[in-house]
Amino acid sequence: MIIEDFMPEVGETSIREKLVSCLKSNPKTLPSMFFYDHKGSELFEKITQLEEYYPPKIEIPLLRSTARTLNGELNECDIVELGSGDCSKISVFLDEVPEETRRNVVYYPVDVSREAIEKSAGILQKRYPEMDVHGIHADFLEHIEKIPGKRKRFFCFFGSTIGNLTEDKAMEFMRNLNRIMNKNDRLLLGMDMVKDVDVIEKAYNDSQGITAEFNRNILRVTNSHLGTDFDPDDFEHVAFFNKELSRIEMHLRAKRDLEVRSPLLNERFIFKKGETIHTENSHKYTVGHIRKMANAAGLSLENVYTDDRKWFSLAEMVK
Ligand code: AVJ
Repeated sequence: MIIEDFMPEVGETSIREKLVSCLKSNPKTLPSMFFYDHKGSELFEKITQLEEYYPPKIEIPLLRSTARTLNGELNECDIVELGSGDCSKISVFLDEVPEETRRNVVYYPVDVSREAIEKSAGILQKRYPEMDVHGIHADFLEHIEKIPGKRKRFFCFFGSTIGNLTEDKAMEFMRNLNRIMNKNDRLLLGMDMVKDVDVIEKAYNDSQGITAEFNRNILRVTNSHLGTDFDPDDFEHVAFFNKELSRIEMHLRAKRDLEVRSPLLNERFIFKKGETIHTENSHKYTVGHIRKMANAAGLSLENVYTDDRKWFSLAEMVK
């Protein structure tokens, strides 16, 4: 097992600048990547186990069936997983791949969290001792060219994480990926699909309030970076489906007029009662969207694997 590090140390100063400028923009925003401190990751883990939060419940069996279909493509290839996280999704996939095939596969998990890479690469190497594991600590949105590649590659990007990107950013990512892909390289892209609005909205407004807690936790993360005195209880969780942009939007809405202060930075942020901070987008796709994205990126859409209700898809694209 090898771990390679391409991640420049992100300084606290640049994190602060980013957060302050987001809180000074109009409307106010906070970048969704700041959800995931230790507590936020635990809350997200809880979300994935909620009855109402359907995406993993559909994606996981879909990964199993799709792996069986795609077995033949995996001989002598490098599997590159973007945003590998805890590697639980690729394990579901790899369990369906014959051991003889895994023997000549190299698995490259790519993630921005060094901790996640170290931990999950270790677990995976134990689970599949016959397979080479080569971890890459990098931000593939910034440094996609760092991804190694000599042989045929099979790119995986699961969990509908692409849905967090705005349409422009998602397209930029796809075009960059196309640029580094060689002929015959493949991409398997997990995407949450447009469905009954009620079902989608319930998934982001669960009855136990875990998603609300997850959303408000971004204020604690912000406090830890900026020394601000946000009280999460001053904000309510808002999540709704924006039909025009085909996405769930999450916001935090001030329950009263507020002045949030940072003595550390000598900054203050004023909120009117009802004012919101936009914290996340989660896009939902149709096969039409998927085809358009593939075309615009210069990739050809080979297959769309989906469940009976067409709630989640794995789109297979080739260069
Ligand atoms: C991890 C980005 C796929 O958008 O559904 C879950 C994050 N936010 N509940 C999603 C999330 C609120 C999730 N992704």
